[in-house]
Amino acid sequence: MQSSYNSIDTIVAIATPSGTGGVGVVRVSGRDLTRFCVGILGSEIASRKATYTHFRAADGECLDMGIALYFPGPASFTGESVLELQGHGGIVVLDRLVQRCIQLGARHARPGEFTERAFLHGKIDLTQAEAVADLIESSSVQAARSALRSMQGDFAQVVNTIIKKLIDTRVYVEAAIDFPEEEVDFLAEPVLIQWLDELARSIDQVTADARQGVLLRDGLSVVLAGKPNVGKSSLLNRLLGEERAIVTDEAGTTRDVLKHRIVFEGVPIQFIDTAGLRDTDSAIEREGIRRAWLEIDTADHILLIADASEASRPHLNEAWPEYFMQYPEKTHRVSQVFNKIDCSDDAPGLQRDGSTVCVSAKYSLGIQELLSFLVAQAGYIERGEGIFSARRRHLLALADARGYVQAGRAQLDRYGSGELLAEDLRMAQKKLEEIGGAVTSDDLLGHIFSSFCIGK
Ligand SMILES: Nc1nc2c(ncn2[C@@H]2O[C@H](COP(=O)(O)OP(=O)(O)O)[C@@H](O)[C@H]2O)c(=O)[nH]1
Ligand SMILES: [Mg+2]
Repeated sequence: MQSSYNSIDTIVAIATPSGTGGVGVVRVSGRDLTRFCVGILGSEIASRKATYTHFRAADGECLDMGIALYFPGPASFTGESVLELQGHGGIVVLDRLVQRCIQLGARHARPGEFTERAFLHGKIDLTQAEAVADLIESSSVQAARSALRSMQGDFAQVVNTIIKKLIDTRVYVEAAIDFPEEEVDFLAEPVLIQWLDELARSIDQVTADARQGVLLRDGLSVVLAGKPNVGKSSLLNRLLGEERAIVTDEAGTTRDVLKHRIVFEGVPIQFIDTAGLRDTDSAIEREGIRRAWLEIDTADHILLIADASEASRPHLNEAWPEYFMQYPEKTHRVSQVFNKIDCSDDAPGLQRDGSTVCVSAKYSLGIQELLSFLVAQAGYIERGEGIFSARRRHLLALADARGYVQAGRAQLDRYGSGELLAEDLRMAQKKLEEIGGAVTSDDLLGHIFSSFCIGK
């Protein structure tokens, strides 16, 4: 059990959103809640049955009337005893109930503390705990579905299956090392290489699925960049489906960075409109351009917009290739968009080179194609089934595990070394176990749960 965790504390929080509502729920979790039942409800109540009752102050004053639910531990969400008071959803009413619980010895719950306790009591693993927050925060039906799948343990199960395979392989390798006097060289058996390849393949598969989940959760950021007047702001408005940015035929209109989000096929996309890149004497515009470069530096994808109707259609602007050469890893994030094709003879949509998209912001041509292109570029494959919500930390752990399996296989291949392979497999297992939280640091747990809302 974690050192930061004190199972004797009873915690309380309002579980419903702050503000007023038809119903408000106060949730209490702790080892023994008899005192709370007697103190507030007047007596103990039947387990897991809705009881309509008074909620009372110390002097017997009625604070509210509502439904009380009692879940004796460990058969509860947190694994402790849980008392839920469902009263009227008023700020003062609910606060008074919380104060009453504090009077009886509870303390305010930290964000995510109920879920953290569920994790610490082994009710759920870390992927499921994270999925609880992801479900609450999901911004599309697809994201909600995938979070629900992770919450039900689908992701954990896939990872655990790989861990099991990994353990079997380790047992085999360790036995081969421990009994070198056996006649057969077990390390040279083809079945071992076969297992290692299967492990690598399974990790690749779950990584591909997890990457979809990360996209649904985190989405991507896309910068609209280019010279003044090529139609960046017009395109932003068209992509958003509403007039957010000021459009004029005057060069240098946009100075501030504008950020707006849409959800396309379940993937949240944040579009960032920027000042046109050019040399200018205006100090305000120069600041806008400086900020534009900052966005270009950090975005997931950059759309370099050019005017299709210009006589000498610039391919990548003169300064840009040089700029991106400094960051070779970034060039794959850049795509060319030709706007104003109503004034040229280009066909709308993705061009044959696979990285240029032609649009007309003014006449709404090629816009859907541009959006599809962006999510496809990010690696999103829309499919109804099989995606589970995941986070970047899962992808990192999977990549590390994959690296160790790969390295171990190379050691075996090159040097026939069982010892080095065994060590790599041990590390791979450790990385995979980090995903479910079997090995974690207090830092990581604190980081994960502090991003939850209070009362969850
Ligand atoms: N013909 C045509 N004009 C456009 C199109 N998109 C933008 N414009 C015009 O180009 C000018 C500059 O547009 P704006 O969006 O402010 O460009 P920005 O400086 O790159 O943000 C405005 O007069 C727009 O009406 C388009 O697709 N076709
Ligand atoms: Mg503009």
